[in-house]
Amino acid sequence: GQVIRLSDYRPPAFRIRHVDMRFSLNDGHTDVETVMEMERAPDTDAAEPLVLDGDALTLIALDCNGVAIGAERFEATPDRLTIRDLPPSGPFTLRIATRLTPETNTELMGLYRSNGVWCTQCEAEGFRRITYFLDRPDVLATYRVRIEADREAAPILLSNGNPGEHGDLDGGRHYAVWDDPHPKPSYLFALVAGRLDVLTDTFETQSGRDVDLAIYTEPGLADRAAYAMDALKRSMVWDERRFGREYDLDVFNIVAISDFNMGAMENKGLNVFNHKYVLLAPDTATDGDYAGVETVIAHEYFHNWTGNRITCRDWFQLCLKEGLTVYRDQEFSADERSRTVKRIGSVHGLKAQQFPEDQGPLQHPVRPRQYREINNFYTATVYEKGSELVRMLATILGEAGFRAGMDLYFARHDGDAATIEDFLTCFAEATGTDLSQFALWYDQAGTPELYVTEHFEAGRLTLSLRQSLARGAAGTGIEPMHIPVRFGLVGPDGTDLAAEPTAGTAEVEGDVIHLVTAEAEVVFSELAERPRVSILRDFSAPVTLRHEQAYEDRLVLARLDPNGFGRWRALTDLVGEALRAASMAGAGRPALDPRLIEAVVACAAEERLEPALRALMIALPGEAEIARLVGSNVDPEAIHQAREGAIGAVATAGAETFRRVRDGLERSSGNFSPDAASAGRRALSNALLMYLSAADGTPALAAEAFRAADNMTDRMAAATILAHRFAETPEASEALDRFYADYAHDPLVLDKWFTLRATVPSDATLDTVRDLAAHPKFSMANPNRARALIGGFATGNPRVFHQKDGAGYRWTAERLGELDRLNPQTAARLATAFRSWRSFEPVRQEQARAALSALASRPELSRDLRDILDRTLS
Ligand code: DPP
Ligand code: ZN
Repeated sequence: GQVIRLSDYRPPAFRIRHVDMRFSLNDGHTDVETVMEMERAPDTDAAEPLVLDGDALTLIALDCNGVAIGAERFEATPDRLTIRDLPPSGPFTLRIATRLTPETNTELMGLYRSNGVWCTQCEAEGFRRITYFLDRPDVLATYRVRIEADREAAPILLSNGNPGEHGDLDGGRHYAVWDDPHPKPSYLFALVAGRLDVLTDTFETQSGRDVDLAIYTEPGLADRAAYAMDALKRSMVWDERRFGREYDLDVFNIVAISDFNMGAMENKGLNVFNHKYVLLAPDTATDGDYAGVETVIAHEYFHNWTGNRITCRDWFQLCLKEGLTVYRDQEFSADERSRTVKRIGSVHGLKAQQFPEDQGPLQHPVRPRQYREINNFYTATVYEKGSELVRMLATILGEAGFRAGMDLYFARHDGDAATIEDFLTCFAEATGTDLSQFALWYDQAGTPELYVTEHFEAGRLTLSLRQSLARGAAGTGIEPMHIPVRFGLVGPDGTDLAAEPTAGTAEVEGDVIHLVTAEAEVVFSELAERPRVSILRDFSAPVTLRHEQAYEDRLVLARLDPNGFGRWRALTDLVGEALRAASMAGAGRPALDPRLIEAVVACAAEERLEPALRALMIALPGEAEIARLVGSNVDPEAIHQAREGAIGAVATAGAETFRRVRDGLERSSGNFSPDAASAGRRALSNALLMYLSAADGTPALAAEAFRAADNMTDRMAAATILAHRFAETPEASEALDRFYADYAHDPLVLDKWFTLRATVPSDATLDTVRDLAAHPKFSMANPNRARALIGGFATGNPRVFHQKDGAGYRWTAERLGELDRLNPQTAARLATAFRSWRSFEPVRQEQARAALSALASRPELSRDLRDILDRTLS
């Protein structure tokens, strides 16, 4: 396929000022008429033809200024419309008619039908599947959209902007008009039509304007949108208070759709959501689901300013809106919930998703320089590492400086299609800071290593820091970057010493060391005694920390670092390293030493720690995380055994404590509340239940918890213990059958059941997933269901996916080949489960290579999947 390069960027030769669209929706086909008010861009060649993007389109009619364009003046293919001899200057009007069949659109890009509902997805390049257009984010137009449909089939007709006139038509049909006064790129276009229920509310903005809020769902489910509505209103308040950003239309509509490639989409005034991120009830959704809905609702709402009012010049700048908006949603969640717990969750996610990407064949910089398929760049690097870069900017500039830069960005670039350079320039100007070195973070791929050593002598502590970056698959630069290193010097009583540096080669500002060279030193003098160094607090930079620190010191920090994140990091790093060593040493070696076990057990009972944090501290790193720590020649079987051994050891040592703590936790009393504190208590209680079940060695406790559960969090936790730890016991089968019988009608809960069964770490699971792929409730066409089964297996079941005979790889690759024929975007996304294949031991590497090569040898693969496979195998 063709490579698109950032260096080839040219501004558009034509402008589209305004778009007037008419959609006539019918069963079996949709007619689209698009009228564009256009003109040539100044300084472009008057003879240059207009080249519009298309994708699988059929042209029905074409005219300019009301006159049909003769066949000799244009050329139409499914993916391009070229028109010659357009007016050399001045405005002109182009009218294009196309006919679509949304019913057969299984890619779920452009206009498609989901359970009978017409809906659209246009980011990144879906609008060109609706009409021929300059489908690029730097072409901004106002839109007026008229939708006609059968009143019975589609009583609800929605598009972007504010509602205009509506009324009845002949033959049982009706129409509605929508006006979007804010110029927007085509990727933010949306249309939804169908039979939908609605939950409504209102919001008064800080300047006193009333906004009508609505969340549309499939019939009978609107009451499940209540928490999403609450999260929306809290997001609107937060963006006003924190960033001074007010909403700008009369209405804000959200629609929950059951077939959706992404989590959600920030279309102007009409967000379209995967229903997974809208619909919640205590009986069907876990605490994790509640937190996910809050995050995604906030994320898409925040895009209204960071993404929509200020959009991206080109898709290479994707992190301009995504990294910044993830940062904003993380800050929102931190303010609404627990900052420490939120930060741990974000760092955990970064290490689990972004680090392997950054260290494997799919490596790319936060701002890529080239792509073959832009859909494959909605990645953890663009989103999560992109957010870390914004967070570092805030750390480097301080709260006031960061806010000043944001204010300037909003003031200067409102209405623009901007670049990373535009963004950074605002911060540089607002604070008088040179950010040219910081900008390297956007262009240099890879995870820098940060080496720290300490030397203490005669009251003098010297910290030596060194950074290094290895060149990886992306082949980008390896220059030293600006790494902000937050730190604390912890005294014997567990408080931070107020020590100022007295010498050194690195600048220190408050609790941040600015490492801007390859190596630097910081010296603290006249210390009464040797402090424990708590480094990289709050994960102040996305680096791999290599801190040469005494085991004793680390154990002490795990117990009394006053920084909650620092405690979590100290303890889980120790546990992770122990599990890494045990996995590499092979069977028979106990993974954790008694003091580490004691530290884990003690955390569970530490009353001054919030329960959610205790739950995180006592959780052992997952098998995929341990595999990442091992790094090469990975044996997933050895990892599984080592981790199981460690769970057994902690469970045995802690049983009494765990029982006492669990009994003492306030039990949910039938009055379910999804708030963070209640969720934290459930998280701790269920983490303890896992250990207690392991100590007991029977399914009895989990079976009892499953029966007693009055909410999905507790039910899911108990079912997971039964299915994963007591597979093939009658208790496990009974629970899985009960779960299915109770929820077979509820697609979102049924997804959990598919994943639960696909993730059982036992030899029988390969047969299970084969059966599940043929199950009447399985559908390859529904992305959530495909992800639940195939993704659940490939990313959530390391032991069986990486089975030594390669059967797990082959099964997955075959399913990806099937999925690719329906939905390339989802197939390509799931194929990234193979990205770390070269880190495994040779037999598995060979099996993975064979499975991937067999898939790659199919001639009919999509560009999406082909791109991922080529890069993964290269
Ligand atoms: N809908 C996706 C997101 O919000 C892509 N923009 O991140
Ligand atoms: Zn986004």
